[in-house]
Amino acid sequence: MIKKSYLLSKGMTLIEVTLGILFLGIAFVGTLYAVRAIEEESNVMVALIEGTAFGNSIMEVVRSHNYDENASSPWSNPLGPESGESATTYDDVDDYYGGYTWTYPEYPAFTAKTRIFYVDPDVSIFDSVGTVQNYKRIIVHIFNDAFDEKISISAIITP
Ligand SMILES: [Ca+2]
Ligand SMILES: [Ca+2]
Repeated sequence: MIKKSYLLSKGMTLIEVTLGILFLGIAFVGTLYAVRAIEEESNVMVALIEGTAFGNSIMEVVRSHNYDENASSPWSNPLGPESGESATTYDDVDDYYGGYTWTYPEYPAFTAKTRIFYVDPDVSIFDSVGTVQNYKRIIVHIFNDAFDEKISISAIITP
């Protein structure tokens, strides 16, 4: 009983209440910034996951085509779609050579470009050697406003 009456009589001054509200306000703003940063990071993670799925589906489409226009060596040079071919009639992987742009209605926020070139594993599996080889590298670059840089997936195929 003594303790309760002491608390009731003590009370809080106007300055204490004001300072309390001020500190709560500062803490609230800090929390808002933290929540916003987490939300932005989460959006980037979702975009990366969706972008990777988008890129993988493109990679599957490209890889479902023949290694080359020619059924056997010597392989095509230069690479690219053959005369008279369009996106609906592409029949070998390098028809998607040189920046073919992909859009899917299921992924409206994403675009992608593909590059296909010959590589020589004895020289480099990353760079084009510019000569006909038994290895082609497929690169899918995926773009979305959520990430600063494009993300890329790649594969190396053989005949
Ligand atoms: Ca072709
Ligand atoms: Ca071709």
